[in-house]
Amino acid sequence: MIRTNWTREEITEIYNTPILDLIYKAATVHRQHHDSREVQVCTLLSVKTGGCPEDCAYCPQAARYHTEVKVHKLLEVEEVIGKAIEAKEAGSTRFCMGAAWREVRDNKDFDKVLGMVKGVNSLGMEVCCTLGMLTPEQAEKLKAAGLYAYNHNLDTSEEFYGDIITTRNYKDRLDTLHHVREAKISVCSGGIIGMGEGENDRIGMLLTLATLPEHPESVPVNALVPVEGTPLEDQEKVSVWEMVRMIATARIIMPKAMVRLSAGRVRMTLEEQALCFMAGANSIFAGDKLLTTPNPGMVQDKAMFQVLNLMPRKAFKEPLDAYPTKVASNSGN
Ligand code: SAM
Ligand code: DTB
Ligand code: SF4
Repeated sequence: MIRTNWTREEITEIYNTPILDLIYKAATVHRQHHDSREVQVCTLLSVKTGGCPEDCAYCPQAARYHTEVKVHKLLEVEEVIGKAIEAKEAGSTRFCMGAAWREVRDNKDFDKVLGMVKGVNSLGMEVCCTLGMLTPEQAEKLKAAGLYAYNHNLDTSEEFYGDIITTRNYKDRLDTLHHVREAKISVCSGGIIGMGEGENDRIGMLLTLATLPEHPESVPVNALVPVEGTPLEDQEKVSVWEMVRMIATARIIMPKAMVRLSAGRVRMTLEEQALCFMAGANSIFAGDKLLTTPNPGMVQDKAMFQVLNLMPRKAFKEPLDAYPTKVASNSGN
């Protein structure tokens, strides 16, 4: 049963279940709603890097912190399509384009992003964007261009939000999620653990997500990647058990969602990642880079899939043939 009326007490109880029972429960729920052998492989591309006006304490792309990230203006459409083709050929079914923007502006850059969305959509991949805040009109335009999903993370609880970000508030985030939902774009929203938040904050974020009018179809769980120059550079690594608790709880309370084992895999062993899959994670980002930080490479992940007998999952969206906008061919038909 899908519930959107979870209480904090219920989620707290699930989150604090003895770990092996929690994994067992989550694995059971996972098997009721998903094929446990399938893991979706997604690819990220930073289409506009660095120079962001926001002050997100975890983020190497915030202009105000001195990190090694080099600012790069918006990429050209052709370059992005080229990367999407490479990703598709490597087995990826979802392509997510990220921009270091506070919000989308109605300008030439947005038109270019719409072109990217059209192009990637025409490849038959699930196309996702994460561009910061959106107005309802911008969400409509993205939808019309063929956007499949929009990523907009709550990151943490409402209570802890101000400790991490001061340049926008929780309501701004929820408003954008609402606009995305209204435009009938699939919602991707999750958060980060390891930023100094308490268990109550992790539970609070899950409570907010699981009590939205509809659950997000996709919930990324990131472990902080501490980057030199950001305020969170010295944060200690979270234990795998915390990652497992987060994933398992998300799986139990939002059974149909794709729960994505996102940032932080470079510091996890194969066995630790296996526990996350056991706890209900069913997606990873592949390729040796996330947006700006390292990620295990394709070769390593292929080997992991083999050892764990996992299969890359097909895209959810209809196959290419269902779309009129096929990739331009030279044959003229
Ligand atoms: N600027 C847009 C925004 O903030 O919505 C989109 C890009 S932003 C980089 C996308 C997400 O990446 C953030 O919401 C955050 O959850 C995640 N992220 C950024 N830096 C991270 C880090 N160092 N470790 C883990 N996750 C991170
Ligand atoms: C998400 O939750 N994690 C991805 C994706 N959504 C956009 C981004 C992780 C970024 C990690 C830091 C970096 O590489 O810059
Ligand atoms: Fe900018 Fe997004 Fe990074 Fe925040 S997380 S600084 S909004 S790019």
